[in-house]
Amino acid sequence: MTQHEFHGITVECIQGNIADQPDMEAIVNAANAMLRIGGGVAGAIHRAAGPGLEAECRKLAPIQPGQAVITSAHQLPNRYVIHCLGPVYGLDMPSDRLLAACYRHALQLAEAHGIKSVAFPAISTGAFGYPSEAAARITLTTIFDELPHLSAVTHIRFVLFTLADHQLYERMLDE
Ligand code: AR6
Repeated sequence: MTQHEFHGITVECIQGNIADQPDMEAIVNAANAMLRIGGGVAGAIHRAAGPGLEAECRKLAPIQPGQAVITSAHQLPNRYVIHCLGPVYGLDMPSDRLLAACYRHALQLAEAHGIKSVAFPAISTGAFGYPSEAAARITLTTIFDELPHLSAVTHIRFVLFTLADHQLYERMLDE
């Protein structure tokens, strides 16, 4: 685990499963537009949360690329799930701005709900095809731009599935 403190906020990255972060108040879902189960992050979150999550999500769908919505976490050990629709790389344009909007909107929702800790996956870098390094750069730039504006959120964790992505985030956080 790599951990840093900026503006009194802990920013860290770990290798792991986003659906297994019991110490975080909110986890972020790399959702599909219809907020259905799907694969990857969304599959892991919905499987762990149980059918109540999909039922709650049905009322909020569809969402647009860059948008974020919040639900309760049902059978997950967290309090909330923040669902973000990332851009499909090369299709939803401008992809960089839409990806940044996901992280910004997720943090705004967290602030609005007084959430202290949020765990993020690497949105759009799986099925949606966003190259990992470009996505990581946008993600970290966006998060760091937001840090001075945060008051509720004091702990941000990036949960990377692969060793390569974890090493990428470690390197970028050290920079
Ligand atoms: N925990 C953390 N990271 C994960 C996990 C996990 N359990 N599983 C995969 N990753 P993706 P997207 C990583 O495809 O690109 C879904 O089917 C993965 O290695 O989950 O935004 C939805 O239904 C990758 O780096 O999200 C949508 O249709 C990153 O998480 C679509 O895929 C994102 O991969 C969304 O695509």
